[in-house]
Amino acid sequence: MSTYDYNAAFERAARILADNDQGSYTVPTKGLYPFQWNWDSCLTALGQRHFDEKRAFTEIETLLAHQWPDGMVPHIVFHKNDDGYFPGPGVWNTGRPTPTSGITQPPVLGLVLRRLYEEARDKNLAAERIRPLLAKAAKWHRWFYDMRDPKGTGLIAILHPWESGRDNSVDWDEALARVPTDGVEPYQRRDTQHVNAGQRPHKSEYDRYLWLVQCFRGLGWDNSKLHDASPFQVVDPGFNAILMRSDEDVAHLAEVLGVDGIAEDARWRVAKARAAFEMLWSEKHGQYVCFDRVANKLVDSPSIGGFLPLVASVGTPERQRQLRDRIRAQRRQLAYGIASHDPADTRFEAKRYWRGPIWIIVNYLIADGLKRCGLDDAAAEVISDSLALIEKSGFAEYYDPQTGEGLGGGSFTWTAAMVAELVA
Ligand code: 9WN
Repeated sequence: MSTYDYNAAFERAARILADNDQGSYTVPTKGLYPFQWNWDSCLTALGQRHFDEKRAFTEIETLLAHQWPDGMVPHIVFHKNDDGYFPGPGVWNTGRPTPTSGITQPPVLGLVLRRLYEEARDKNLAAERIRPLLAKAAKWHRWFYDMRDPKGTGLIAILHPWESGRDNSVDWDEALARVPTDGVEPYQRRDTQHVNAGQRPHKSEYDRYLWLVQCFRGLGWDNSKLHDASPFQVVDPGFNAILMRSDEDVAHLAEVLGVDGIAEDARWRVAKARAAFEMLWSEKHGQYVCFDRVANKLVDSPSIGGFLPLVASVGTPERQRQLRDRIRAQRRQLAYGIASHDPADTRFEAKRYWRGPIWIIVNYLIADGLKRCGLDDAAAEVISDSLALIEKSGFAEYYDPQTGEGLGGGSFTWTAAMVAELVA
């Protein structure tokens, strides 16, 4: 890595962010994803901050301008029409003034806001732009526990694989198999016109993604009804940990910036979530796994979702070291880490989207978590693998962990944003 050209990578990242910039929001990549995505935008702001701090705040303000009255921040905002993506606004039919999807995504917003504040070159600007966003972030966090944890367990469930951000992970296979397909309206996929079908989910998965959308749409997108009506209710350790970390970071910012009425509630939620979290530990796999709320059992699937809890430093130091060791064992087996699914599992697929490939945003979050847990050497290994992939294959959507080949969409915004963070 000593020959790595950091300046060239930084400049290339800047160009990708600028190319995908639509003025007040950024598309993940042209063609394949022509709208604003929730967690993409928040992570994109971390890249933008290196070039223009004001623009970074605008990215997030645009997303939050489309928060639903109940508190949910939708996973896609359809600012303008574009037939290049399916399902578009007509399929979701959420009735929002600017069309949005009707589900959400991992709430990285809070942890991003804290980083934007702590790293800000202009602290006054940051404080002024962040203060009004804290109540919105806190409302979204509260929404999760109200709507996605109706029994008050302390942990929230996702109701659609798209909410996880890890769409076709092995984690969802069993729960998704319960979702029927009858009555799914005829549709034409667009993703496989942009990307090799072997790197995308199967039709059998898309049918079920669509069935869930139609089911929720039939309930008028009333979040007080969706949880109990959904045959898919999965507690994802990665998602819950991101929520806990963001809740904590928003509480911290509220205290530092003197915004009342936020911190106490948030800290209470996090304490409750921490107490519940260890039920997701799998002795068999030596990592966290999902819990299927409908089947009432842990999911037998060792995926990257089980490493993400490092981001909220949950578990004992011993469990954190076990996660580190699992990550290192994978690196020994593959050319690069961290694979989105355990390569030792028969269901691992090196090129198929979230069933094996490496995602730089996940590496970034896990490296951050490793550092937070005091495991700096392992964090450095993950960062070095990430940069090696960029060097070899450019700014792809995801990468084959065995060969380092770039997969999915190209000139990818959040990959560029993470590189700006890693090499700055
Ligand atoms: C569905 C935009 C998004 C990411 C997700 C990733 C992929 C969409 C899709 O692209 O999902 O939301 O159609 O494949 O899985 O994490 O936010 O980059």
